[in-house]
Amino acid sequence: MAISRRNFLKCAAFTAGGAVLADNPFVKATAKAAMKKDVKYIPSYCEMCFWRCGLVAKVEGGKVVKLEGNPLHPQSRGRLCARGQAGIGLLYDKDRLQTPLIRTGERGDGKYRKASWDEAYSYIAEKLTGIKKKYGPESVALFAHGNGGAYMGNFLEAFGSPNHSHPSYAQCLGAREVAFTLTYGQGPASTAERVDMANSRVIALFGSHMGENMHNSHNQDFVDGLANGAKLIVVDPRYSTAAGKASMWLPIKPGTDLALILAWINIVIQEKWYDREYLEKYATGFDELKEAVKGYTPEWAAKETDLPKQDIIEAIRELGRYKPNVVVHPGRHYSWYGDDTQRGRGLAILNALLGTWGRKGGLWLPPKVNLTKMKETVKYPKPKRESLGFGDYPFASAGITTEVRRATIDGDPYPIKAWFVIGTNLMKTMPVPGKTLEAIKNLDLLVNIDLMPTDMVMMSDVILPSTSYLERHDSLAIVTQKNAGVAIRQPVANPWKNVKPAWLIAKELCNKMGLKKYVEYKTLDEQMRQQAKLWKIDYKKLETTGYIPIPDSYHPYITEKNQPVFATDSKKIELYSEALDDEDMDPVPKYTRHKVPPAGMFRLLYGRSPVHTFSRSMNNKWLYELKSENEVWLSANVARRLGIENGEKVSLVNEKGLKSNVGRVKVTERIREDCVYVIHGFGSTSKRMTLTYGRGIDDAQMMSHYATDPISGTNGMRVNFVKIVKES
Ligand code: MGD
Ligand code: SF4
Repeated sequence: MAISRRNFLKCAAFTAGGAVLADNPFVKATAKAAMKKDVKYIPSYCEMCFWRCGLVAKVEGGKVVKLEGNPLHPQSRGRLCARGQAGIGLLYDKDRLQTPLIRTGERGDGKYRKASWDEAYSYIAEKLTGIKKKYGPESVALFAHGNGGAYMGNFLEAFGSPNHSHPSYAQCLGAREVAFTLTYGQGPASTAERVDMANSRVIALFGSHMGENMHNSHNQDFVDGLANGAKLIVVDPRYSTAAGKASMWLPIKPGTDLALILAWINIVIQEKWYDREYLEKYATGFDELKEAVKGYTPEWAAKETDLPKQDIIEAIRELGRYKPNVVVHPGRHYSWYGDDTQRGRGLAILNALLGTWGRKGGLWLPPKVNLTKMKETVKYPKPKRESLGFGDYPFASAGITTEVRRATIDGDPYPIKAWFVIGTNLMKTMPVPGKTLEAIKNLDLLVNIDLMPTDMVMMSDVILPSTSYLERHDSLAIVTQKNAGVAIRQPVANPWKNVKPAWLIAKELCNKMGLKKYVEYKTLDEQMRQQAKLWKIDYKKLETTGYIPIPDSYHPYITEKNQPVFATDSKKIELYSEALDDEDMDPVPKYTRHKVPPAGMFRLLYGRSPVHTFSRSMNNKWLYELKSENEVWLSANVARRLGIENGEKVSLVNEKGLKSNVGRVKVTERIREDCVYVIHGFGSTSKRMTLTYGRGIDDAQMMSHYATDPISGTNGMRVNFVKIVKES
């Protein structure tokens, strides 16, 4: 629903944020234009990344001309990051997919014919029917990232397969969720990580490159914390942007973080920096922990981590001095070395010792959200065979992409013959892309639902073009910062060309396959209205403000009346994990040494740019202007020894002899000598991505192996070594 500026202000004034909106520079700057007849302001929320900030779109004559942060929405607070503002670049990208396509040539050679939606559905339905008959419905798998995944998940369940998988688990934060759930009974994030940085006295970051890794309100909290005088300790082999703000930078030897964490735990216990009263009340396993970590001395850790012993001691004392109003950030992208759940357990235990869970400046408690669940009238068929996505990993809590890929190659314990892929560029997302190609060869059907002709999309048999987040409804979102609220995604532009939203694709596919009874709604908008009614949310108001807070949800800190709940077996924080012990796994983390690069090679590290999201934003012309290529960060000392100049052309060659694209080198004092660093997501191999094709170095291509975490099944991807080859 569109509203005039006058109405938008009126609606906003109903809420506490109304005054903020009136002061909003976006509204001021456009006040004159807003008086024009054909200017509308429509709130929605962003999906240029998965932080989901509230936005307000200015639409002039039917065209989106500006995206700004919704001041009422706690994830944006009136601001969008560069990517959020550049959403218009995605909406009007001339390379966008326009209509369904069916492959006419070999997979990967880019030859397709245009098809109607009905033709495309019929093609898929025929193939699926054949696969179901020959191999069973479980032989179809889904790889999903983002909102559309839920609808396609419903389609998969209606079809009878349990094989969902998500890169956000195995290649991202899965191990963290498992580690914190083992310790506290839940993860450290709801929508967003519940890190109270704005109120922290000391913040410690393990590799979290805040400011380069851009999550809007999280970065606002970080900056507010620093402005409020928080001390910052950054543990990173690279002098990141955050390290530039730190009172202490610990340039740790890559792969040894757990050594530092265990030594810190030992120091906290030996020097009695822990919060005794808090532990007595809320934790179990202190004595076992104390015994298990006593060998991890600062001297030992100094040798292992290549950090000065005194810095190790001083950093943890600083956290101890200001406890409990401190935080060791739990991190987000976790798939590093294959012992990632245990590293996460270490961080979780450290936070528990310092008493940060539920404390101001620590990790706030989740807001209370008492919203009635919609009654499920649909009963999906029970698959006859179990999901392949969990492998043999006892604590895997979501489908593992690489397990589904493995089963597609091996056919064990049963074959996978069709992949549906939505919102994920698997050629860049899963390590060892050669294995992805091998798996694709075994498929009878590969369908992609996407906006852009990415590397993965161009491997498909059928391409179904999706609406962007600016052109569609998506289910109502529950936003959980310290307060909870409900946010709406609604179209701010008409869908371009012949594209459809995932909810409609899933519904129409169900119809085509005789699975109509599994779809409950006519339109998603209708379902959202029902949901809002059930939650006693004024839908009209939601359409005009974009966000409505849930009353009485704010309970961030422990008080006598507001006690934390730990959903572990013991109902306490488990410093020693019985659950791990029961599976013959280390109940307290143990350090094991990782392989180091051979002479002449460097560990390949990767990270984020604040103006890009994984590989999804590189072809956006506005963001491309800001960063069109990545560089290889190389230590100045090494560069001198190798005779490499700053800006020189180089390529990377990995241990298997695989060679990367040619890129430029950034010679810098800001990185250790044993590693190199690139920003992830570059090096598209799709010629239809006209801006970004062939530009930059693809870190995934250099990943010829990964280390598997035995607890969560997630992929450790920082275990590949490369050498640098001059190309000038
Ligand atoms: P994106 O790169 O954002 O995420 O990896 P992916 O899940 O692949 O790719 C998203 C795809 O979604 C693109 O093809 C884009 O065009 C499409 N898309 C965008 N919006 C929409 C939409 O509204 N609808 C549909 N249907 N499609 C859309 C992320 C994953 O990668 C994650 S979460 C992490 S943390 C890991 N990071 C990482 C890394 O740093 N290095 C390496 N080598 N691998 C990594 N893998 C992981
Ligand atoms: Fe959009 Fe940026 Fe917010 Fe991500 S952090 S949702 S890209 S505005």
